[in-house]
Amino acid sequence: MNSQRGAALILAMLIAALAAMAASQFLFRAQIEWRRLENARDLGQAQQVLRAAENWAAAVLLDDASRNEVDHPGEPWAQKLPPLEAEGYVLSGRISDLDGRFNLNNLVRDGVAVPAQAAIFRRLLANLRLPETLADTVVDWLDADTRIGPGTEQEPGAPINRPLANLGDLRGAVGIDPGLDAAALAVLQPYVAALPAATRVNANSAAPEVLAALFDNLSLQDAYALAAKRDHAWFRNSGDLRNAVAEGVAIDDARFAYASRFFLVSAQARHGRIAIAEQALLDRQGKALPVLLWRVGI
Ligand SMILES: [Ca+2]
Ligand SMILES: [Ca+2]
Repeated sequence: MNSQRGAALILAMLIAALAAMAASQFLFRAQIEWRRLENARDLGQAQQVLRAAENWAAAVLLDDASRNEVDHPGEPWAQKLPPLEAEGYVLSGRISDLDGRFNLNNLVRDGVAVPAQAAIFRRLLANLRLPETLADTVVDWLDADTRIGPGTEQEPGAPINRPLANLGDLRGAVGIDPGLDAAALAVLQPYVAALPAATRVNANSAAPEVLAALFDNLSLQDAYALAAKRDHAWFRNSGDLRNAVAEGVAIDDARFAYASRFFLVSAQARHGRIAIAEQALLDRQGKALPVLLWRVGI
């Protein structure tokens, strides 16, 4: 009898233990589910915060357009937004002037390579200590045919043979040229852009490596000196640029601008366990509110 009672007791304890285990598993699942819901809510809100950052950027750029017709990194829009904290969110971001970079889509017009732009790109590659032969590879990545340089046929199907939608389009080209690896792309990235229209480079926001490439006969050292001078007195027009370079330095005015149209908004939002970041391309034309062309999560 005692042993039966003992067995019943053990059974009861076992059932209780199993029930407790099931309950704790249930609780555990409920907790995961709750966290998932919470994360989704936080994510949705964080995305709203990033949208707010885009709208802020558009408003700042619109305000700038109403004030002047020159753009340079000393203007308020170009200053990094200090991290803002509101209702548990931390938002940070900045606006970058993409017209200050070499636009890779300038390399090709209507499917045909533009040799003068390839020459600029070759100089930029040299200034960045990257192989100049990358220029031919990138041109073939974009132009309509499948030829690298005169006469060399490429493996069919590899290049995209159209303009780049964004720099991500260039990642597919990694490996088709031994010099074009992820490290080379990382070096190139801050100096180039993939814009949906042909652009001139804004002489005010171009890095010295890009500036030097835009002249046929300006050394990188002289471009650094020019940039240092510029950062104290921004160029309002081609006359200002001409005055800032030494005599005998040829300037092709068709390569330079002093205002910008395309801007990259980079924003990060954090809330609780959620941290998301994105980039958005804004197109500002004249004094109109900038238009969003694309956004990508990063
Ligand atoms: Ca401006
Ligand atoms: Ca091609």
